[in-house]
Amino acid sequence: MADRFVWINGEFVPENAATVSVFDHGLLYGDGLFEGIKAWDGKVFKLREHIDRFYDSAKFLGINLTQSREEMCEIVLNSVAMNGLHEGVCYIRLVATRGKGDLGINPRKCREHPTVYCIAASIQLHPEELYQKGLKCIVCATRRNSVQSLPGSVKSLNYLNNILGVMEANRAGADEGIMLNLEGYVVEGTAENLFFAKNGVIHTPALHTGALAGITRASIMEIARRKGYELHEGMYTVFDIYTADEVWMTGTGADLIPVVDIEGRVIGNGKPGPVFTDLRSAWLDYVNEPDHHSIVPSRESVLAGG
Ligand code: PXG
Repeated sequence: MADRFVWINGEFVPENAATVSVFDHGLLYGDGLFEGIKAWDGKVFKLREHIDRFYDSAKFLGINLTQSREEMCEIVLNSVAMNGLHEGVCYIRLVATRGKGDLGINPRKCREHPTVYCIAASIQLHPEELYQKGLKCIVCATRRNSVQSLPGSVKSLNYLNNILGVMEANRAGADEGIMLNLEGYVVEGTAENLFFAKNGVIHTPALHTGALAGITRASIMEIARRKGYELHEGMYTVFDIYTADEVWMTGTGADLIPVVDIEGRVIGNGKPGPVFTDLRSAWLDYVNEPDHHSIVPSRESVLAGG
């Protein structure tokens, strides 16, 4: 396969030449932020929303990006184009760190510009059969970050709680973990938002529980409202999800995926339910609506322009 090209600090270079310093504070302290963005067949889903969230995380962390939002959109589109990923599913990882500093956490030590890079590649978070069968989940002992220290909507380079949650799920032989906040309210999966349906009404944990303001979450909420479902954002305990008729997760990596078992409690009849199935079919149309994606240019036009 041809070399992958990575955009880093202003230029496209072959993957092996895309390097960051061992003094980069993103690596030393997790001092940075990221976005996970998806493209289908050369169409990047909700690019502007992802870029806006990226800038919100940067603003929260006080990392001053020198690129404009429009330039950042172009970097993402060109990264897909430069790697010829115009067909199939492509996953894009945009990363910014505080930049290179010295061996002290103080951000003032980072005198140069932030490190910014963009990778376009393919990933699959869950094997295909799980989309039909549904996920078996545990409830993690590790809690989601407290909103009092790191609000859930900051997509920072600190994913250790979530990683510990994934490790718990792995050890338990489960497919995924559900994370609670310090008060014991349900927040989300380890890299997905969570929804449930009970008696035809849809619920999802409110953002103040500590959940990430997921772009897939917002899309599913829009679809549910369009379809006339009653929808609530609230504070829910494990009781609510154990006894739900249907549970599912949403995320850029995972897409929409049903949950059929939580801590040994079978959800509904143990199969993907009617509300999920209805939303999923509408979702497939939704992603193709012209307002919801940006078109990847040809590789030739990027090379000619650059
Ligand atoms: N919660 C958390 C904690 C996340 O990290 C979501 C919810 C879903 O948000 P979006 O905007 O994607 O609907 C995420 C998303 C990965 C990976 O590399 C992580 C995410 C997305 C894609 C891949 O594991 N996080």
